[in-house]
Amino acid sequence: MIDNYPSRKTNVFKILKRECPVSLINSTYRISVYDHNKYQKNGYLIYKNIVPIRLIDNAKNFISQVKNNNSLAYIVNEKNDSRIRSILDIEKDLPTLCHYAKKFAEDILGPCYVHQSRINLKSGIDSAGWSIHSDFETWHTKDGMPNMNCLSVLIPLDVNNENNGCLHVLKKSHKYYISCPKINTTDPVNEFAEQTEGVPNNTILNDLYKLDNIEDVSIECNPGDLILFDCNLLHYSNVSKSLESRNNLYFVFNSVNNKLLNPYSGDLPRPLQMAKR
Ligand code: 6CS
Ligand code: FE
Repeated sequence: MIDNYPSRKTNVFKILKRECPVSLINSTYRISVYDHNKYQKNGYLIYKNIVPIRLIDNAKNFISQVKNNNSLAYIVNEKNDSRIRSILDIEKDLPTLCHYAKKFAEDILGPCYVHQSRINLKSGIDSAGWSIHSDFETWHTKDGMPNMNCLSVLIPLDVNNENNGCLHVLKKSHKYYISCPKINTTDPVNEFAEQTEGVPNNTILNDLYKLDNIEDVSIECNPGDLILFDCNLLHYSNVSKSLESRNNLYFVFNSVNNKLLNPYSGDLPRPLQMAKR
């Protein structure tokens, strides 16, 4: 199997160039030409105040139900306590919201399907963050996603600010790929709770910054906003310093022409709740 984006195979970091297009759409349909170009250039796009509030309320009610009855969903807990870090495979529980989100993804990918869906929770003070990473690097090595024709639709359910650990993206980083060292594969659920592999170090990030005018952008946002971001855009979030919750919902859409193969790491495929196949 040809691997255009090898990672977790050696013991070094290396920067490769992205080979595949950012958008699969030539003509613009619902998205404006301006926004389409902006997405391709920066690797993400923010729509302000667009998601109907009743769809957000549905998602919040769903979280309350799961908190009352853990068996209703596939849950990953925080590493250091029993708080929920992620609720996975939620598109079946929130079909209207998923249908709504898919239209935005189709503007970039054309025909696509849900690869992964989840709510990432930060419940209050000291809820853990996420180390810097490209989602594609994981989905390629662990799930066998061949190319970068995949994106996330992020739907914030709470106000996101610096204090409660909002998302940060490295604008324009989607044009490069950081091949990462192999550390040693761990259990997929543990890895979801605390990333060990696929996390670029500061030296390689400095090299990346020197290559292009990459910028760390803090995505402070509100319920009603919707953010599209490329699967290969580097991103992270900090530990929460707030009492308030910061719950964010993600639908990940993959092009129908980019269906999963065997994991490039050579490991067994992850659970279907993490990667549909
Ligand atoms: O392993 C995964 O699929 C997930 N992990 C990270 C760090 N980001 C995206 C994805 O949900
Ligand atoms: Fe991620």
